[in-house]
Amino acid sequence: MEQQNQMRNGEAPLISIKMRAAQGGPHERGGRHISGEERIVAEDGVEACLRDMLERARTHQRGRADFMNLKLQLLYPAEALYRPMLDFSECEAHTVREGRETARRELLAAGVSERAAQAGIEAIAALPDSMRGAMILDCESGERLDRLGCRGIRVSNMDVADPDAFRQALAARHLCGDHVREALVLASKVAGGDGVVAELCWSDDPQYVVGYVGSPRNGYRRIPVLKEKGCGIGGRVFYVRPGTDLDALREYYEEKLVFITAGAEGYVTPKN
Ligand code: PML
Ligand code: MG
Repeated sequence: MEQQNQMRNGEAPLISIKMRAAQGGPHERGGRHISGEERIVAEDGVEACLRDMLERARTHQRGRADFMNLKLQLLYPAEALYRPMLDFSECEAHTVREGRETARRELLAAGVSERAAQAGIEAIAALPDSMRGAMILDCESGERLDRLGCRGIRVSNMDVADPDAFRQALAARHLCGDHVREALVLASKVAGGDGVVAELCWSDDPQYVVGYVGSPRNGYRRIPVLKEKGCGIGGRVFYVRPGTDLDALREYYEEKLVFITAGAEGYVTPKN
């Protein structure tokens, strides 16, 4: 790629790299989802990023991928929105039962009804296998609003604004690792969506039992255990207010380029 030729208004492009890996063929032909990852890097970071992604898909806890799709695309930072990283705090839970009860309480505190909180927990627990995207639920009735079946709504085109500042912000909270970094970036973009009240997530990686409730009101509330070890099923539910424009929300989640800031600069408070 000739960067000189790609400059726009004196601005060098960044490269978005998206990877999705499956077992038994491509996702769209019934392959089982193994892992997905996304980074936005400067041009000189592409090779290192690709190496990391290949390694991750080859050694994933969900199994060895036999299909991988890689997509590289130029992006211009001037087109991006900046959103702050959600405030991070940890809840206490020692068993799955305690974890799910905590999730229910956190959802209520975030503005979700009792009925909808229960419906979201049950919806993830009842999945036959992990979805690549999220289910959208009405925060009052608990009814599923998207018609995207096991595809769900995806959240894409996002990364940290400044990797070093983000790493330091995590280290200051004694956090490290890909799971929490990626989840915080995603949850911060999700909470900035118009009409969004809360998100519930737990991991689909068999050895990783952690999850969280994210919300504009209370930030990222990490819950140490939400499923049994060895279980490879997890997922995400996004709760929205009745009347939310789902097409606009989907466009923001899937298309809009968003950088998450962990330092003091570039902060834009989520609108909710
Ligand atoms: C996932 O990576 O599958 C979701 C991880 C959610 C919890 C991340 C954390 O706070 O450690
Ligand atoms: Mg996973």
